[in-house]
Amino acid sequence: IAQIGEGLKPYYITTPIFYPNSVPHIGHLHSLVVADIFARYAKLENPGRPVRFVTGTDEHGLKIQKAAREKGMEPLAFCEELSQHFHELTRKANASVTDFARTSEQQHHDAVQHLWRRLDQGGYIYKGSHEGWYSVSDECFYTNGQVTKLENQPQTGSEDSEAYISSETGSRVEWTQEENYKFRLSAFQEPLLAHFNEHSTAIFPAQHHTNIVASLSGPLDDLSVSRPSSRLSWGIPVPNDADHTIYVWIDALTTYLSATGYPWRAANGSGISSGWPPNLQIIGKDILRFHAIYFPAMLLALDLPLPKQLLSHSHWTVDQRKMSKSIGNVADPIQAIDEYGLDVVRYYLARVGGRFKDDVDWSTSQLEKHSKEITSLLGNLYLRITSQKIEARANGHTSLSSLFGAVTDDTHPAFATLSAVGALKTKVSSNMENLLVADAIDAIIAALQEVPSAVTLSSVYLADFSLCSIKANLLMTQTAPWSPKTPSETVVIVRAAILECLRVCGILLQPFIPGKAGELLDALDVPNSRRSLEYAEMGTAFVGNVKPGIRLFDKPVSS
Ligand code: ME8
Repeated sequence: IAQIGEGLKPYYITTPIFYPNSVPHIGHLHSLVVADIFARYAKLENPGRPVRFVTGTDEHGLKIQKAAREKGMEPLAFCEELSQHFHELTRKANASVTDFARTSEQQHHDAVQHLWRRLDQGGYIYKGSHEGWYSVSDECFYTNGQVTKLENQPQTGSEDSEAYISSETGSRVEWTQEENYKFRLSAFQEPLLAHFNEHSTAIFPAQHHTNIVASLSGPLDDLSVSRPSSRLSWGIPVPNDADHTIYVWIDALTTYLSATGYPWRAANGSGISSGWPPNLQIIGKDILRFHAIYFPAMLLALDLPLPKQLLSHSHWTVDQRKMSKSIGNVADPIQAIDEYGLDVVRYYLARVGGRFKDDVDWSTSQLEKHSKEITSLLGNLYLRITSQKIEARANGHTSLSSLFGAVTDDTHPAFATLSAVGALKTKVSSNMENLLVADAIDAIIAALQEVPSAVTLSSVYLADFSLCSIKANLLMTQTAPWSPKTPSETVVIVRAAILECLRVCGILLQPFIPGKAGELLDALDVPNSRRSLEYAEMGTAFVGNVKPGIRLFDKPVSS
C-alpha cells in the first residue's frame, strides 16, 4: 500500500460523507470499519508515515432540508444533533479517524465556493435549463429511461410525480423543470475512459471497473450542478448568484479536498503534504457513479491528481431484504457493539462483508457464531497454552529462539504450525495490497486453526479434535503438552510454536480487531515498539513474560 517515492505524503483514506438524516445503521459502520482496517494497516506497515483518515457528515441538500422540516427543526440544529451520532459511532468503532468533517463548516463552505470559481474560470460551468426526474432521497436526476411508473399512472411528465420511482433504487422521483448551472461533464468522457483503461485496478472489485469503463464508452450528458434557492435554500450559494444553491453532491465530494485544507494556500498549493490525492476511497456500491465519474471529472477540470483507488463494497441486507425504516429492519450498530463487543462486530463485518462482491445478510445468529469463533481461536488457545500445567512442564523456558531450530523435518508435530506462521506475513500483505480484506483474515484464522498436513492424526487425536472443534488449537490437542506422557522437549517446542503463532497473529490482527489484538500482545508482553508489520516475520521478536490466566474475551468457550 505504501507508495514508493511519495516521500512524506500521508497515506490518505476516506469513507463516504454520511447523510445525517437519521441515526447511523450497520452499513455506515461497515464503510467506517473497512476504512479503519486500511488506515491501521498503513500505520502497521509504515509506522513513520502519517495517515489521514477522513469521515464526516454531508449536511446540505433537499433530503436533509426535508428531514429537518418533518421534525419541525431548523436544518442546522437538526444536523448538529444527528451529526453527533455519527461522531459517536467513530468513537464507538475505535476508528482511527483524523478528521471528522462537516459540510456545514465555514472552511468547507469557502473551499466549495473556491472550487466553483475555479471550474467557472476554466469555462466548465454554464447556465442552462434542466428537466428530469429528481429523487430527493438519492439527491440526483434520472432520465425517463431510468424511472418506472407505479400502478397504471400515465407517464406524462408533471401530471402525477408521486407515481414514479427510480428503477435502480426504488426511491420516489418528481418531474422537475428549472434553470440551473451545468458542468461540462461531457468534455471528460475520453480522458476518464483513458484513465480507467490505463489503471485497471483503480476501481475494485473488478466488476465495477468493467461497468464504469462500459458506461464511459458512450457520450456523457453535462451535469446539473445547482438548484434554484427557491427550492433548495439549505446549501452553499453559487458565488455571485444567490438565486442558486450548489448541488449537494458537488458540495459533498469537495469534502475530500476541504478536509485536507484545500485550496492549500499555505503549502505551495500542491496538497501533497496534506495527503492529496487519496490512496484509497471506501464507498458503497450505491454511490459509485458519483465517485468514479463526477468526482474525477471535477478533479481533471481543476487539474488535480486523481485518487488512486476506489473500493466499492456491497450492501448488508436483513432477512435478505434491503434495510428500510418503513419495513423496520434497520440493524443498529451501537446495539450490536453493546451486545457483542466492538471487536466481534468488527470481525464479523470484515470477515463476511470484506469480500465486497455480493450483498450479505446481517443476522444475530451469524454474529453469535463469529463471536464464538474468535473467542475459541484466540481466547481459549491463549488460556490453554499459558496454563500452569504446561508452564510447569515447559520448565520456565522462555528464551524461544533456539528452540525453533529443533523443528526441521515435516514429521515434527509443530512443523505445520511454524510453516503456517512463517508464511503468514507475506500472505496477509499480499491480500491487503489487493484489497482482499476477508482473505487476509482467513489466512490468519487458518494459521490459528492449523491443519498439520504432514502429520497423520491418530484416532485418539481425532477424538480430541471433535471435542475441541478448533484446529494451532489442533497442535495442542494433538501433542497434549499438559500430559505427563508427552516428553518435555516436545512441550517446550509446542508451547514456543503456539506462543509464536499467537504473537504473529496478534500483530497481524491489529488492523481488524485492535482492542483484542492489543490485549493479546499485552498479555504476551510484546513491547509497543515491536508490534509493526516487520515483526510479523517469524522469529523477529519473541514473547516476554507471558501472563497466565488472562481471559481475552468475556465469554471464553469451554474446551
Ligand atoms: O450516500 N450496507 O450517504 P449515506 C452497507 N451522503 N453499506 C451501506 C448500506 C448497506 N445497506 N447502506 C449505506 C450518502 N451504506 C452520501 C455520500 S460522499 C461524498 C456522500 C454505506 O449516509 C455505503 O458506503 O446515504 C454508502 O455509500 C454510505 O453508507 C453512505 O450512505
